[in-house]
Amino acid sequence: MIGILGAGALGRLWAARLPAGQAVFLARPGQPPGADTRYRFRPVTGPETGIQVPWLGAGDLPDLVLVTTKAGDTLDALTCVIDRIPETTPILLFQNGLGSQQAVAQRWPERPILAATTTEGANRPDTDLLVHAGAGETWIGPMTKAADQVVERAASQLAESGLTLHQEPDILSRLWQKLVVNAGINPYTAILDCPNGEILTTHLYRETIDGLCEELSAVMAAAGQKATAPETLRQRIEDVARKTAHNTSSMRADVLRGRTTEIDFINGYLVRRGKELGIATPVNQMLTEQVQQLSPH
Ligand code: NAD
Ligand code: KPL
Repeated sequence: MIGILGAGALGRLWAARLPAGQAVFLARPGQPPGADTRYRFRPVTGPETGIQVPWLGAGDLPDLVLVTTKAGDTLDALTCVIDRIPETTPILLFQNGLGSQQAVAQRWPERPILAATTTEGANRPDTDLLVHAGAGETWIGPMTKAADQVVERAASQLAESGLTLHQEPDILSRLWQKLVVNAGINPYTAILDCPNGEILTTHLYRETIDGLCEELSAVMAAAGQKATAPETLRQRIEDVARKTAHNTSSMRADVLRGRTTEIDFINGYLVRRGKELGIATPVNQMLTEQVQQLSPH
């Protein structure tokens, strides 16, 4: 049985794709054990289907837990349900950005904590409709020593979904690569209220992107990541912005819906790491503050 904490877009995608009867949602504490969660699932291709997911029952013991809350909710959400998760059960974190994964690994260093990064795209245009907007790939790897032994098993359990899975021994490095792209696209799209591709021709982007990439390159190197030239980082950011030119980024979508964004775990994380490592990050600071003013905090 695979427990899913966070019955939002990504959690519902995994629940819909895992073999019927395997997924259960973990309720928030105090949430009365109500009826099963039902929704319509619109796959990338093929007809819509109806999905029904039960809640974890009293006495049920999940043998894998996927955490699909937003980064800012993750530590509190897990703290509330940790007593229901056996100590040997792998806990796989799906959050964007960095900081929340390390916080969980530091809180429970003896548990098998894993992290994932995924390019699957899922959204909920209506509360009872889950759209798998784009097929992608998912990489999973260990965040604690205890997770080294369980990555293979967790990957094969998830591969039963038919989604593309890879094991990644150095998951932190892959999370940094994703962070670079999110730090260079998401805040601009939120501040400028435009799709990803449009940022490239704006004054704000053109005036600040080189400074941002210098900060990214310096913080990454000081944090022990492979040294990468600022120009290379800029190319990576612009490649993704062009390939996803018409997309609304997750950060812009959060602002448009009046939700808290993940800025504190993207550019905000870079500001915090910069402070610890003695590296000035004025562009990340400016972008973080501007996005914080756009959404509830
Ligand atoms: P979402 O807001 O749709 O889902 C999060 C869910 O967590 C919500 O249903 C919310 O009610 C629930 N939640 C919040 N606090 C909780 C608590 N204490 N206990 C139980 N549930 C709680 O967000 P999402 O789009 O599914 O994204 C989840 C994470 O995955 C984010 O970090 C996001 O960046 C990342 N991600 C999402 C996608 C995607 O396509 N949606 C792709 C890649 C990465
Ligand atoms: O991951 C993304 C996001 O929106 O969070 C990008 C790569 C920017 C695609 O929209």
